[in-house]
Amino acid sequence: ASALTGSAKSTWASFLKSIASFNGDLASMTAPPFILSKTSLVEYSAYWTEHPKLFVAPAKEQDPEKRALLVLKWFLSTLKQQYSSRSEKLGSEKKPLNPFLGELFLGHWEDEEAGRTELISEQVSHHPPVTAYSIFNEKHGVKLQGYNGQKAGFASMTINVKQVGIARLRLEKWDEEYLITLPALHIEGLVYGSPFVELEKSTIIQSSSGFFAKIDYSGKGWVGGKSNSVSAELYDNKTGKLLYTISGQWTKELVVKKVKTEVERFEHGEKNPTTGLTIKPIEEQDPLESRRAWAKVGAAIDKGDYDETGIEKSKIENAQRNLRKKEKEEGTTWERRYFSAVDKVDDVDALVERAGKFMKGVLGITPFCMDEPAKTNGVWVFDTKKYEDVVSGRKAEEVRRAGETVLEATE
Ligand code: 0T9
Repeated sequence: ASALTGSAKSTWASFLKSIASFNGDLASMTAPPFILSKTSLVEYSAYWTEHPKLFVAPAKEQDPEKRALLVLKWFLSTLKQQYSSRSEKLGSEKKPLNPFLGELFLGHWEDEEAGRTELISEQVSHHPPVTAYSIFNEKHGVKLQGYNGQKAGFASMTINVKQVGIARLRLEKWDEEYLITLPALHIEGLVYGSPFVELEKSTIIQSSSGFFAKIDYSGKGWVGGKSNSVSAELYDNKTGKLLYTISGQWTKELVVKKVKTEVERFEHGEKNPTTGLTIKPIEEQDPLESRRAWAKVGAAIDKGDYDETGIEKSKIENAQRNLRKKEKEEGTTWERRYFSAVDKVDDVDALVERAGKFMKGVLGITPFCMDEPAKTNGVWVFDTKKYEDVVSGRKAEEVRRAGETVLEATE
């Protein structure tokens, strides 16, 4: 049964018709008002750390095997926020705002136990859309960085999305690095007007310390399974021995087993509340910060004023087009504030190779292509020099000018 009535029903029907001839660019899709979210995609990076305690937990563990397990646990705990929090909070998946080049989302989490965890998220490419992020907790020496874009297709009333890009977790104290690949997903429930995300296929986590995790996703109806199912296995690279499994629903409860005996159960519900992200009040934000930049669009969406939403959105889009045109004429490019594109990262290549060998040699499966720089305009790395220049104020003039450029163009 459709969740929609009246005019929404016919608007949705024509929207579905339009996506049937969809060209793969999710951002360019014009969706009906009730499905629009006032949250920009640049904000989604925050989903990695809504449980700061779990994020820093591996750093405190002495045993490398248990550390690898804690990393896997943390990763699985992020899935619910990443992929089902909109549906839970807003009733369905919503179409996020399409971030402009250079858009920022900055904030931090304050947690009694974990201390302060910093979030820096930046839109490093607009065509195709790519977001890069750096999330770090200095106290515990835990650093996550990554970048991601999406490739989408439409088939039998489902939007299929493949994520391109990777995430890298670093535990400084142990000089350990974890390479994390991102799940594929699809959007179900389109016919009923209440879209939601389901995960599919698999992801891996390869650690420099010699542990490998394979995580398989499936949904309802998949061999009679439950929705949001996940089944993860943690292996030792050297011996090929299976050490732990974690399985259950990534929206609900997961069971950790050491080989076959249950050792732990954990839940994502009320027992495990999230830590809210602290961000500056809009007035104090930089003009490139997401909530400030999109404030007028957000207000229009709140009012349910579709025309005004369109007008305000166009202002930003036109301003961005003009900026790109000007850059082209002047032979310049937009200076990303915190990230830089590189050709390759040796540490990452080493982990990719290691994971590939393990998958082929021990698991007998063909390693999938994990890194496709062409699809994300390069491999994006957190540029600590840029960051320090911003924090110390050495870049104050450039930062001020970038903000002004955007403000002027958007007027
Ligand atoms: C990175 C995440 C990503 C972004 C979103 C596909 C999607 C945009 C990308 C992959 C985050 O770490 C994790 C979670 C959800 C993903 C989004 C779900 C979604 O529907 C959107 C796309 C762009 C749409 O909005 C399609 C419109 C649909 C809601 C209604 C037709």
